[in-house]
Amino acid sequence: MILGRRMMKCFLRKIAAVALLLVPLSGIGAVVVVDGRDWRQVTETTSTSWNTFSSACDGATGVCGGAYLGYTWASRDEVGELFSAFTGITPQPLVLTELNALWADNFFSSFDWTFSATNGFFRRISGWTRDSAADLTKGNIAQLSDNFNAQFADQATLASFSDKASVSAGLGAFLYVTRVAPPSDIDGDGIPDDQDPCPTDSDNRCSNAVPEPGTLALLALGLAGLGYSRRKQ
Ligand SMILES: [Ca+2]
Ligand SMILES: [Ca+2]
Ligand SMILES: [Ca+2]
Repeated sequence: MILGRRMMKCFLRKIAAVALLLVPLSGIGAVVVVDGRDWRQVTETTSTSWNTFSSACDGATGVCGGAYLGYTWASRDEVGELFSAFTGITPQPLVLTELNALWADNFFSSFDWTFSATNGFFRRISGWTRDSAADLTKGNIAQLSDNFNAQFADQATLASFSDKASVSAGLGAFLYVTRVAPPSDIDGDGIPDDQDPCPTDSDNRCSNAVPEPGTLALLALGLAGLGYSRRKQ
């Protein structure tokens, strides 16, 4: 009986350890790189209101602080560019509806859906954009849905309004990180050109450097000067 309890305690501890390992990992999703932006999975920020993002991110630029430091909250147009990369249609119309479109599948091979119908005939991703609707109590959401049934159309929408204070389980935000181009490093030695003592020489002995005529002339002048001062002594 005592042994049984001990075994049970040990077993429970093991379960707790595994759960602790799983919890932090479950929040990390694959970043989707599109046109110089690293998009965060919308599933990581679900059940968060427009107002919450708005208090952390700048309304004009989308640059975020607080819990979203380092991210930019996308505008409707920027999510349009993201959708365009998958739909192949530029600019992305406010509503794009196509029967059983190929782009829907392509999109969901990169992004996790935030909502799936219980009867399993469609999946959807919904996320806040930083735009306010004309009615100031509403925020815009961008949404893409994929119907598995050929009878229904796949849909990409850029202007659904929802209450800014609403917290819904399938609604997060479109957040991205701007990719900064790495500085130029012609010789590939890991030292950027503007800090590299030998920008075209990877072993940094500047062996390829040929003195310019101007440098040679200065050197000759210097030697002549040295000779003159020695003669004076
Ligand atoms: Ca479909
Ligand atoms: Ca270099
Ligand atoms: Ca170098």
